[in-house]
Parts: sequence; C-alpha cells; structure tokens
Amino acid sequence: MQLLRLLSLSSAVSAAAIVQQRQPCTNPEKRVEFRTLDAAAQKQYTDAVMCLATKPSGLNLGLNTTLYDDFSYVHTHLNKIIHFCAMFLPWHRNFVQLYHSSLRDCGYTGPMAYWDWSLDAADPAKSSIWDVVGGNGGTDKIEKTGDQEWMCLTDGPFKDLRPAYRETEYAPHCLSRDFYDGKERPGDMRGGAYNAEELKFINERETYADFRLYLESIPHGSIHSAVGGQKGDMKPSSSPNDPLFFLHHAQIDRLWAQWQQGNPEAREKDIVDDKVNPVDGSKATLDDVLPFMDLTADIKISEVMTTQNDLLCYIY
Ligand SMILES: *[C@@H]1O[C@H](CO)[C@@H](O)[C@H](O)[C@H]1NC(C)=O
Ligand SMILES: [Cu+2]
Repeated sequence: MQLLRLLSLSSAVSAAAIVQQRQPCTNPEKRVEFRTLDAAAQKQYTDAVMCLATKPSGLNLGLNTTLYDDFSYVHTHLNKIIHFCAMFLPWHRNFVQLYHSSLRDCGYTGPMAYWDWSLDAADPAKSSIWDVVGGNGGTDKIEKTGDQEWMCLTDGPFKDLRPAYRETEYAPHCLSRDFYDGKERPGDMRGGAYNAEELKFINERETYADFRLYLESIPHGSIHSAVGGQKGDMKPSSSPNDPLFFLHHAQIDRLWAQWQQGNPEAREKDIVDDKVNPVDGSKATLDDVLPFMDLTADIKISEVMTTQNDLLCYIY
C-alpha cells in the first residue's frame, strides 16, 4: 500500500507536460515583433507550431488529443478563473512562456514573438501579419460541429490544422477565422480599440486594477472578437486553437511589462484588483497560486511579476 501510494505520488509529481527550469537570469532574451523575424525564422516558428500538433497530449488525463490541443484544453477549463480578475495578466504571462518553451522543444530557436496590432489598427484586414499566419477564413469553406459553424482558413502554414476542442467540448474542426467589423465604422475590424492612442491612454492608468481592466476589456477583447467573429477560433474560450492567440498575448504581456517599467518598484508588486476571483470571491495577493492543471507545475503570482527572474528571463 505504502509503495503504491508513493508510486502514484511520484507519477503525479512528474506528470507535468512542461517542466519550467529555474536558473539565474544573466542574459535576458529580447522578444521581437513577429514581422521583424526573417523569413527563415518565421518559418521555423510556424513549423514548430505544426510540430506541437504531432505530439501526444502531455496532460495526465488520458486525452487522445495533442500537445497543441493541451493549451486550448487548459485555457478553456480554467476560463472562469483566469479572466476578468487580477490573475489575467500573470497567468497569461506564464502561459505564453510555456508555449515558447514547447516551440523550442519543437525546433524553434528564436525569441518569443509578439504581434503589435497597433501598427495595423488603421486597416487591420490588410495587415502583413496575414501573409505569414494565413488570413481570414473562406465564406465558401464552412464546416459544422454541433450548431457551431466554422469558417476554415484557406491559406498559410496553418490551413490544415484540426483543433480538437470547441470550448470544453471535443469537436475536431478546421482552424477558422471570421473577421468581424465594428459596428461604429464598418470595415475597420474595431481598429479604434487597439490603436496607438488607445494604448497611450491605457498606459497612463495609475493602478493595476484600472490598467488590467482597460487592457483586457478593450484591445485584448477587441482583437479576439475582430479576428474570431462568429465562426472563428479566436472568439470562444478555446481561442488558443489559433496560433495567433500567442502572438496576441505576447503583445498584451509586452504592454503590461512596459507599464510596469514606468514605476517598477510599485508596479512589480501591484496586483490589487477591484475584481475579485470569480470562483472563491477572494481578492488577489502575490501569494496566490496560478493553476496550470498539469501543463506545468503551479506557481505563485509573485514569480511572474517581473520578466527577469529565475523563472522568466526576457525583455521587450
Ligand atoms: C477521442 O476522445 C474523444 C473524447 O473523449 C472521443 O469522443 C473520441 O471518440 C476519441 N477519438 C478517438 C479516435 O479515439
Ligand atoms: Cu485567455
């Protein structure tokens, strides 16, 4: 009995799909805008994304889906506790880091990259990002799972991807985008919500509570809905289905890091948020644990309040 218990304990401990190494941060890596990578590096990145979809699930749940799908699975199952509360920024900071670490295991040797959509806000549908990651789905390439219609990608390196989940439901489908225009100015893909002026306004917020609320609700949410629309993967809580999710969230992380740099002493400790944790009603503290199911070991919020420590080691 004793032995059995030990065995199951040790398998539980070693089950994490991704092991995060801790080591002194002597040479932080500079993250870059995705389009500043040369064509070979961009291809290495998108090849590594495709490689994730060839690896078995690393979660200890007996899933028959892939490591690629694990990111979506974990995000959608934790959806209610990692959004619209303090945990939003620290949780996604580590989530992007985990993704980068998996891309490395799949042969990508460059820095994590972000998509600075403020550069494209004047005419997002014409952004050069679509040349690299594929563009909008095709109105004549529709698939259905249950009552969900999908608008499948028609070009780019990801057009043959088959994400396994729609929210928490097993529903394999084509990777989809459904560009959505704001009601205010048809054709603009809600660009006014994520242009340089909007980012300046958000960066001027004094408290974490205000900063997190504006950043999450306005540019973050607008990109999800502008790219995802009704029939795209970026909209539902399984949005990590779209590789663009991670370039988007690296940009969100960059904006948080830049805001923190405006007053590091205060802002690398500020996690005070008006919005309580939706599950247990508590106010966040730096000692709160960020859950990752068994994608990786849980960590504390305090471990990701800077991008340069023994767990994370990068700058923008
Ligand atoms: C994979 O798992 C899902 C969900 O449990 C199940 O519905 C499906 O039939 C399985 N597919 C295969 C090929 O085993
Ligand atoms: Cu999220």
